[in-house]
Amino acid sequence: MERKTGLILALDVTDREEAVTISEKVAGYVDAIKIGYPLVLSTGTDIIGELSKYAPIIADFKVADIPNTNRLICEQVFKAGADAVIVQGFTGHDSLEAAVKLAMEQKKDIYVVTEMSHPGALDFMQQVGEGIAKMAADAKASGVVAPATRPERVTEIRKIIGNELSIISPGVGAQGGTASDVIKAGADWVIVGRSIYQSEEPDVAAGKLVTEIKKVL
Ligand code: NUP
Repeated sequence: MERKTGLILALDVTDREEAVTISEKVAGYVDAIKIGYPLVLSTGTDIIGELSKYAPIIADFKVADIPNTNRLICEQVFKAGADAVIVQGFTGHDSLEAAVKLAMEQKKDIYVVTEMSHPGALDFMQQVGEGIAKMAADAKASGVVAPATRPERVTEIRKIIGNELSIISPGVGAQGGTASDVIKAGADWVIVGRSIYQSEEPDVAAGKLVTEIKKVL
């Protein structure tokens, strides 16, 4: 993914028309649109191809299965027109490697969740986040997903993965994180959902975030 704005839209709306309208409006401000279960389950997988007219699509399916099933899932998602898939890391190296191998063959990207951005991630995930980051680097994934709600953890994860992998970071706005803080901490992109798509003017909200990000890039 090429960084032009440093912003990724998380499009968790469930109405097809709304998804298309918002994508049209913010296309000039985002480097990718991240979609997930809410939108795909309500509209169908062909929404992936439809929205890829506006920006590269990151499919946030947090794939977490055995290697063969991970491969089968990613195959279908890439076939539907996605450029990248988000997978969980806690399933271990072989599951991740199966997804990365397929992505490499198809010149696509895999992003691995290290530790999630919500408070409950402290119950279990944070304890394994650094190990997952190391595994993602060893497996040559394209990048990791790390929490904007905890910029100090993003800095830790950056130390582990080095500069070969990207960090895409959700948790800005509605979850309390700040775009400039997490970019300064080492993230390459921020992922923002509700603060953009629930705004009266999603393009204005996206534009403001891009200005904030560019000041610290
Ligand atoms: O750790 C994560 N936190 C997180 O919020 C990993 C994610 N993939 N996400 C996703 O990012 C979440 O599912 C949602 O699509 C988006 C954040 O949206 P918002 O809080 O900006 O509305």
